[in-house]
Amino acid sequence: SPDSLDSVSPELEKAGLLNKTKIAEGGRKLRKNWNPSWVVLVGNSLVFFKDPKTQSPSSWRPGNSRPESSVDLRGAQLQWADSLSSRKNVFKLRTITGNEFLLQSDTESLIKEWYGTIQKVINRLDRE
Ligand code: I3P
Repeated sequence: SPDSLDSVSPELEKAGLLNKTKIAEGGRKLRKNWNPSWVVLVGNSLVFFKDPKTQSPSSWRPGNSRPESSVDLRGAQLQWADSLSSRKNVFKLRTITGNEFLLQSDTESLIKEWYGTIQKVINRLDRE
């Protein structure tokens, strides 16, 4: 069935809890508002789920999803951004439309994994 996790899981690259804040919308600077967010990397998109208490990594699938927002990774840029926050282990994701997010984890290995996995997707899309 289209709702089954099996039918879409091959595209699911990574899912987990990160701290997130949006810092720009269409190039316009926003006030920071850090919140924990379920982040799901699926296909060409990074999908954010608002409530980590009621959402789980499997909740993004069709028919059972309530994403807060989603980001198209085509043409996006990643950079380490510890200078943009008092927090450690922070990177910035900038979309082609000029939306900017900071993503952060207290666990260095975890944020490095996310950085590497997202960068791989961006590189793959750049080659297409
Ligand atoms: C911001 C808040 C953020 C902080 C930001 C502050 O204050 O403390 O957590 O970012 O620092 O301006 P407010 O709640 O009054 O908006 P970090 O946690 O990432 O340091 P910034 O202005 O230096 O970005």
